[in-house]
Amino acid sequence: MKDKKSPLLKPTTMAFTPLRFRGVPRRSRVLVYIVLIIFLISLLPKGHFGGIGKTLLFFLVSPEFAGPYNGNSQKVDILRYVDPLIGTTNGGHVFPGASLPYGMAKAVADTLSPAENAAGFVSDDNPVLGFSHMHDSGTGGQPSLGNFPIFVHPGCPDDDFKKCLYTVYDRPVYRVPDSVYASPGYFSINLTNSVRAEMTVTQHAALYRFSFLNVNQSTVTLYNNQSIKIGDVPYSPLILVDLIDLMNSRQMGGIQVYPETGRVIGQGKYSPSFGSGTYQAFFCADFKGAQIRKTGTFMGTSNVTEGVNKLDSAGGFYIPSGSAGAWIQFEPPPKENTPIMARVGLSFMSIDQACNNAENEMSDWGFERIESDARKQWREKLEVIQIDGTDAPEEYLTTFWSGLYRTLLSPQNYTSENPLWNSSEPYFDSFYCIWDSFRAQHPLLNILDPQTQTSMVRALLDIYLHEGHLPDCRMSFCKGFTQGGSNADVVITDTYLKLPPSLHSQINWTLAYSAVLTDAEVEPPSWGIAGRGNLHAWHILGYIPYDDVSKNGTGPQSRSISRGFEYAYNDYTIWVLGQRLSRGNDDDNPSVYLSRSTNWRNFWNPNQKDLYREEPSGPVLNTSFVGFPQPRSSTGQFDKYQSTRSCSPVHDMHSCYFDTGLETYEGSPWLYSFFVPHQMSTLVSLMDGPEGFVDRLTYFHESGIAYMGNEQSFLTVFQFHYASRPGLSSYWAHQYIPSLFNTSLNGIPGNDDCAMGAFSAFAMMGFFPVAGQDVYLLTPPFFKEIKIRATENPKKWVIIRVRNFDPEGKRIYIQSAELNGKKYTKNWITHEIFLKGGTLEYIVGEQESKTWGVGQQDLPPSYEPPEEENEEDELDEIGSW
Ligand SMILES: *[C@@H]1O[C@H](CO)[C@@H](O)[C@H](O)[C@H]1NC(C)=O
Ligand SMILES: *[C@@H]1O[C@H](CO)[C@@H](O)[C@H](O)[C@H]1NC(C)=O
Ligand SMILES: *[C@@H]1O[C@H](CO)[C@@H](O)[C@H](O)[C@H]1NC(C)=O
Ligand SMILES: *[C@@H]1O[C@H](CO)[C@@H](O)[C@H](O)[C@H]1NC(C)=O
Ligand SMILES: *[C@@H]1O[C@H](CO)[C@@H](O)[C@H](O)[C@H]1NC(C)=O
Ligand SMILES: *[C@@H]1O[C@H](CO)[C@@H](O)[C@H](O)[C@H]1NC(C)=O
Ligand SMILES: *[C@@H]1O[C@H](CO)[C@@H](O)[C@H](O)[C@H]1NC(C)=O
Ligand SMILES: *[C@@H]1O[C@H](CO)[C@@H](O)[C@H](O)[C@H]1NC(C)=O
Ligand SMILES: *[C@@H]1O[C@H](CO)[C@@H](O)[C@H](O)[C@H]1NC(C)=O
Ligand SMILES: CC(=O)N[C@H]1CO[C@H](CO)[C@@H](O)[C@@H]1O
Repeated sequence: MKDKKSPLLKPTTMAFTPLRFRGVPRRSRVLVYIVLIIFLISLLPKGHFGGIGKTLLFFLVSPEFAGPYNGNSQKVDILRYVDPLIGTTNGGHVFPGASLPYGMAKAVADTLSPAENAAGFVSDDNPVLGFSHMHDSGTGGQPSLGNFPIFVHPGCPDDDFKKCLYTVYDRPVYRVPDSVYASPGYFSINLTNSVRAEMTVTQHAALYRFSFLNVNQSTVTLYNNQSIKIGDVPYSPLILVDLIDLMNSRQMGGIQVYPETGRVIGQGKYSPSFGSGTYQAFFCADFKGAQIRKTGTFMGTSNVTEGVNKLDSAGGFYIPSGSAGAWIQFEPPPKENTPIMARVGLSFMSIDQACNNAENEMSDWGFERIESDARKQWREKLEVIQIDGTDAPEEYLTTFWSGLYRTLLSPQNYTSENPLWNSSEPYFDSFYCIWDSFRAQHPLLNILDPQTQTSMVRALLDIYLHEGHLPDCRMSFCKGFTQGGSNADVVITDTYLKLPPSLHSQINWTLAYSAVLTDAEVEPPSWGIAGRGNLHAWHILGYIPYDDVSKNGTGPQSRSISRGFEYAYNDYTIWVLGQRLSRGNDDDNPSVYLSRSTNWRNFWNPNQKDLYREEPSGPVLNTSFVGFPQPRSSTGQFDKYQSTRSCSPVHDMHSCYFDTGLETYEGSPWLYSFFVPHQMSTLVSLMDGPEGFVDRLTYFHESGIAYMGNEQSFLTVFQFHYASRPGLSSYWAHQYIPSLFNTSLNGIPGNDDCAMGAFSAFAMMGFFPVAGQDVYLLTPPFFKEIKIRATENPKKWVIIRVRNFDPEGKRIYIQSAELNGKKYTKNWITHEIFLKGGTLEYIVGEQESKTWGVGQQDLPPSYEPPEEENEEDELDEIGSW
């Protein structure tokens, strides 16, 4: 076994290179300039609170709080603790603009930030190319959506419309430093061409307010760094709408401007950011605030025409890809400082529907009303949780609430906007990759917003019904690239186990079971975009050979280990669902899924050492850890070595993507060696018992092999629970929060995926879900007291309280617990408390407890197969098959 090694990082020297983009190596790091982050925080005292600050903060965060300070009715806006700009640099790809919860319309200023602007805006100093109305938050891959950007010039040089700059290659203009402000439902920015843009949204439309500042004094700085005195540009605003999208994927399209009314309508066909196929989008823009002076169209840089008000192939025009669109030049607004408003209706169905969406949702053009409605919707979603922030650092509140907020940006509610089939079911999209979201985001929705989670599951099932397989990744009505297993299976079982009865009955579980069985049994022709591959081998051999030839469909022949580990867990959740549905009748519930759930063992090479080099050409070193997952041939041999550390921050970080040929995906064999959420007791034994397991898991985190910027690492923070060391889970949660999850512009360690915030939210509330099981692993919360509305009876609350909360953050170890007044020694709880309400109270201490949560009977459940399945000779038997 040869090992090409890069140096091992010393413990605690964590090299967290953000993983920005699946499949493409990082090109360059963007410069970061610091925008005013939290305007609220500047209004509150810093650090720990005392005296008035403390009381004030308590009032602020604890409306109708029923804790010890009951009776206090002062309410404050929790939205003050939401900073949408967190995660807008260094690979976070967070969308910071105006959106409703799960909103289709997502308006923001798009910046020309190569490889960083997946969600449109980046907190760097690149110029702004326009304002567009739909985005996805937190994705890797290519930039998503960003169709139909509008751009505003205060006037054109020499008052000649031909001298204005039209295309995305020419027109971008720098922002005024420190001018960005973002809060739920609102985004604003000042540009150096004197334009100030503010935006807000409804579900399917965006409303912009453009003001023109100091038009008689400023200079215009254009992207090519020409400086033109604003005096040379007579005030006569020109607004253009471009058919381009953020990744410049448009294949066709058309646009028309009506000179009398100023309405601009158009459509185009585009590609999804991380998937196959195309989608069509439509818009309908209206303007208000100034008289129309001239209208026209443009195609590319040089061809700008007045009076040609329509571009489409039907009109005989060939519209090249790239920038092309329509423009309106306005007279100066009648009164000084009158803004020009733009209202943009959106649809995936038709132009008519786009216009109707705008007219229905924004007939009054009432910017303040719409913004206030948006804030109300956000408050309603978030107020199911209340935090007593007394004594906690204020940054913790911002980290917590901002994380929760980001979790609700996607999947997006496209109900009544689905052109693919007619159905009375809800339709949600932007399930960009369930591989990311099944671990924490969907479990969080099962507590925070089970109603919407129900709609999302129904949407998944409707997709299955019409397309034949559940998606793993999906965006913009297209199938996305499947990164690992069929993890919608986990989402479905997790939801089954957790919904309150009234919502439970809204899902057709017979259909759900047939959907997950299809994942397990039917290999689609193209399994890179749905379902699973190599199913024949999975069923017969019990693993995926790296050289498998028995496959039915086609897909990238790679990731055999990581797909295998995920298929095993997926099969376990299928077994759980089947067992629940069959109501005790074993015939309906083939235990084959339980047996396949142990297949991960067949990738386990018990002799594999952990080899590495400290210098590229230095000697091969090894740790004492032996036994790792390895690629296996169809004849059962472990004859294709993959470094245990490949695809981790310490070795070849960016070598494991969808189609890069290695046998794990976006993570190392080290990482995948822990992904056995259903058989942890078996894993602990394999790793030489609890001590050996704890040594390994500790090394994983200390060595820097763990990469918290990707969702697979989440559960590993808490798996110490399975080896009777729940205190170490708390220790590591505190290592990562706030050092990697904080309130900075780069305050998340990787692509957000609308999932990073779910990790910090769960970790800070003190219970982490083992997705797909009725299990939450307990750690002390980061706050004194947390209240969560029970999902079955919203009048009841779940209260989690630390009796001797430590403002210094030193007492992070549970010493004893009481559940509803009774002594509780298990280190995990079930979902029941979140359904019905209840109280969980802790005494915490500065040292790990030797008694709480450590007994065999206190550990979370693990499936232990019957003896014979554990035998080594079974492996040999399979090996020689
Ligand atoms: C942006 O414009 C607004 C409105 O004129 C102004 O109040 C604000 O100070 C400007 N911000 C910056 C950083 O110039
Ligand atoms: C700009 O200056 C011109 C000439 O001085 C004046 O007529 C006009 O009112 C000014 N416009 C604004 C918006 O201040
Ligand atoms: C324009 O100026 C900015 C600094 O103000 C600089 O970073 C950028 O490279 C310049 N762009 C061009 C095209 O010269
Ligand atoms: C410019 O656009 C007009 C219509 O707007 C079209 O007729 C003409 O062919 C275009 N010219 C070039 C060089 O693309
Ligand atoms: C949906 O139904 C409408 C009205 O019957 C029909 O025009 C349309 O083609 C249908 N769409 C699809 C995708 O079947
Ligand atoms: C989704 O959108 C539809 C149509 O706009 C709406 O009726 C429905 O209530 C929304 N669903 C959720 C869960 O918000
Ligand atoms: C549930 O789904 C099954 C399987 O597709 C179907 O046969 C049945 O009619 C559905 N039940 C309802 C109530 O829609
Ligand atoms: C593979 O294809 C064969 C022939 O079409 C079919 O019978 C079998 O069920 C398929 N197997 C899987 C796992 O999809
Ligand atoms: C905040 O998190 C980021 C990304 O994880 C990290 O790089 C940075 O050092 C953290 N900042 C602080 C102040 O801890
Ligand atoms: C094969 C190999 O290099 N084994 C070494 C692993 O590391 C220990 C010390 O930790 C050595 O004693 C072994 O020789």
